[in-house]
Parts: sequence; structure tokens; C-alpha cells
Amino acid sequence: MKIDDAIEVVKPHLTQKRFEHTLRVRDTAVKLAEKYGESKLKAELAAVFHDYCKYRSLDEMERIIKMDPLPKDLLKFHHELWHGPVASILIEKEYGIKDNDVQRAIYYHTTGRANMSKLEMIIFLADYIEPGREFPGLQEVREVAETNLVHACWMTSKNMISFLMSKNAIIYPDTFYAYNDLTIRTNGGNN
Ligand code: DGI
Ligand code: FE
Ligand code: FE
Repeated sequence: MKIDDAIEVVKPHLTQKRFEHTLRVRDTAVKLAEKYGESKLKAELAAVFHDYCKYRSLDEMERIIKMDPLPKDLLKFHHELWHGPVASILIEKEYGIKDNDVQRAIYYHTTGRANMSKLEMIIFLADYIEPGREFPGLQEVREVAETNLVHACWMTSKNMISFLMSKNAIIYPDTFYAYNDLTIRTNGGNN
């Protein structure tokens, strides 16, 4: 699918704010792809569709998770974790986008996972550092993103887990697996 068509397809599914976020994730992902030698086209497509299912009804997402080969344990965790996996399935069903690299980047953009590919890391990071976001510690992550993709993803994962723990949120295993794996990849790990 051409990127301009993808943007038109996604737009009616999002609020104006979320659409603008999506365009900024796209710009950020393209810059990261150029910097780190990843396919610009895949980064763009994954970025444009990453939040495609953000506003699907909980019933619809639940039905898709139950029917498809998605892990059922998702249903025991917060529904914010559902939109990536559901979008990775629906873009293939609805638009014939069958590209494992792109689908995985969309699938894991919220939690990350162990052994993320370069494309997965680019989308995970772009979603966090796009210029419309403002969190404590974000500027530092943006600076590191200029030179070290793995280290910037590790910081993102660490910040996210700290944030979730500060809210007493239940943390999905892939979120921890991402952190552990990135810790090993970035500094060997301490223990
Ligand atoms: O869709 P976006 O708002 O652009 O961003 P996102 O898909 O990265 O994150 C959606 C939300 O999911 C965000 O508030 C953080 C939250 N989240 C990420 N990992 C976990 C999580 N929430 C819970 N409960 N557990 C997690 O492991
Ligand atoms: Fe998202
Ligand atoms: Fe997003």
C-alpha cells in the first residue's frame, strides 16, 4: 500500500490528536530508519498503522483476540495492550498488508519484547520520543536516540516500567522481557 493511501485509510479511525501523533511517529520513525539503516518504507508503514486500532471497541478487540492466534493472556491485562496485536492482524485481513516485519513492529509497539528487530525498536522508540510527547527524562532519551538505538530503547523501557510501577499497574511479561533483553544488549546487565 502506498503511504498516502495508508494515511487516508487510518485517518477516520483516529481522533485529530491521535492522527497528528501518528504523523509525528511517522516522521520520527523515518529519521531513525535513515540513521540506523532500516527500510524507510517499512518504518513509514508500521508507524502509520501502529495506533490504527486504538479506538476499536473493547468488545471487537476481545473477539479478535479470542478468534485469532493471539495470546489469550492479553485479555487478563489492561486493554491498552490490545490495540497493537489487534492492528497487526487487521491490517492483513482488511488491507492485505502481509509483511511480518511491519506486523511485528505494530504488534509490539506498546510493550516491546525480547530480541526486538531494528524495525521494532524504531517504532517502539519513535512512539515514545515523537516531538509531541512530554515526560520527565524524555529529553535525555531523545539525545541518546541520535547515536544509540539500543540504549535509547533501554531507557524507554526502563522509564515505562518505572512509570507503570509508580501507578501500581500490572505489567505485561513482554514489557519485562524487553527491559531484561535491552539491559543485556546495552551494558551486559549487572546481575
Ligand atoms: O498508543 P500510545 O498512547 O501512542 O502509546 P503506547 O501504545 O505505547 O501505550 C499505551 C499505554 O500502554 C501507555 O499508557 C503505557 C501502557 N503500557 C505499556 N506497557 C504496559 C502498559 N500498561 C500496562 N498496564 N502494562 C504494561 O505492561
Ligand atoms: Fe499505541
Ligand atoms: Fe502511538
